[in-house]
Amino acid sequence: MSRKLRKNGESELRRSPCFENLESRHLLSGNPIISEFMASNESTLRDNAFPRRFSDWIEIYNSGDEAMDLAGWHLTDRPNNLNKWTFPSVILPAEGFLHVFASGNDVPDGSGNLHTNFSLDREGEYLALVQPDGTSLASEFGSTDADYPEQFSDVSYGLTQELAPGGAINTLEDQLRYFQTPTPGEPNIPGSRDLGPIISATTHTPDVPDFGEDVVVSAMVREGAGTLRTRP
Ligand SMILES: [Ca+2]
Ligand SMILES: [Ca+2]
Repeated sequence: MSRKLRKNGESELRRSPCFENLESRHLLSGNPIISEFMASNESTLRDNAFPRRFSDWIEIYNSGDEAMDLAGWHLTDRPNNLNKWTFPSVILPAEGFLHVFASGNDVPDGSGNLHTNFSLDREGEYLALVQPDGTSLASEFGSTDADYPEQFSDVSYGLTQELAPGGAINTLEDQLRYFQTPTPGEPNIPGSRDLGPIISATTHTPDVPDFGEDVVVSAMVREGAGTLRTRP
């Protein structure tokens, strides 16, 4: 774990998880959450698993002030199967980040990255981090009634974070957003390339207009991180 100063004087946190023997670790409390995920990784973060080299990924952040062992915690893409994948022993430092590949491989790759036994659906599905009791939710994207929103290639989705004076990370747990500049292993600081409004399900009536006939165009517009300006 190291801390260094950016040019602007803010502290930059770079903390990597480390594997330790169960016998040597201390049992500490922490507060892990899913801070960011990418359900359509085309070229953002390369893993070392064959044949998939660009797998979906999930970022875990320890928002507590003590290191913790994730052994026994779960990740799942099914609200009716909260114990779908279970973490091995891995120490996550206070304010530390860990990315897990959601490749479906279920075995660590040659670089030591963890891989879940499920992948993520870019059309939207469910994602949760579950406590070792197998029932208590630590983080949830989507619900039993609604999926997380549609995802886009090399755009991540997650919680907004900001750096407080002194470098502490402040997580705004009610501010979900897309990130055009994903940050696996780093705080989710919104950038200048945040995603604008998302326009989908575009249709028009009539399907085959006659020459000179008026056409009504309809579309679904959802909030990204920007606003939509329209002109009549
Ligand atoms: Ca899935
Ligand atoms: Ca991040």
